[in-house]
Amino acid sequence: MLSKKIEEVLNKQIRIEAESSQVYLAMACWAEVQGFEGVAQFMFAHSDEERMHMLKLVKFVNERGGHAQISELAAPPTEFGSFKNMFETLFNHEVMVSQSINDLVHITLEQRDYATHNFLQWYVAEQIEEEALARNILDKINLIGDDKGGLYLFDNDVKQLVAAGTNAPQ
Ligand code: OFO
Repeated sequence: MLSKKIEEVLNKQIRIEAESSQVYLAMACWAEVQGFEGVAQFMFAHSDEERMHMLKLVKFVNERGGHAQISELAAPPTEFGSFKNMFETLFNHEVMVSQSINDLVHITLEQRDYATHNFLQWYVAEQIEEEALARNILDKINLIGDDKGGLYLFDNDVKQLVAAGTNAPQ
């Protein structure tokens, strides 16, 4: 059974995951209209992953005697300026999500809720992978700079990642 406090903080996380899904969907659209098919596919897949992260929390809250709240979401930006800027935004967003998960884990220990603590370990591992992936991509983008040919090859590389199923860890 979840305490009111844990239910409340898990519901906050549900909203963060839902907003993450929206942010990556907006990035997918921005990349797609510019003809960067690989990056768009990557972002569409990433958006789906975030929805899955949200659903996992929704189920957990409901199964543990709480009530998952589906709330309104902040609208993400529609313009990202450049790929470098977009992937920097993605990386910073994931760092923010990791911080939020860390805070959650801390609260479960304070509240001696070991079941939720155990459940959250999946998210802890997931965030390590997501941050590493975002950092890798950002490193590549920084090497390429604004070179058009480089960006074209980068887009193809990302397409391969999506095809190999390694774009967004489960
Ligand atoms: Fe990419 O963040 Fe969910 O957990």
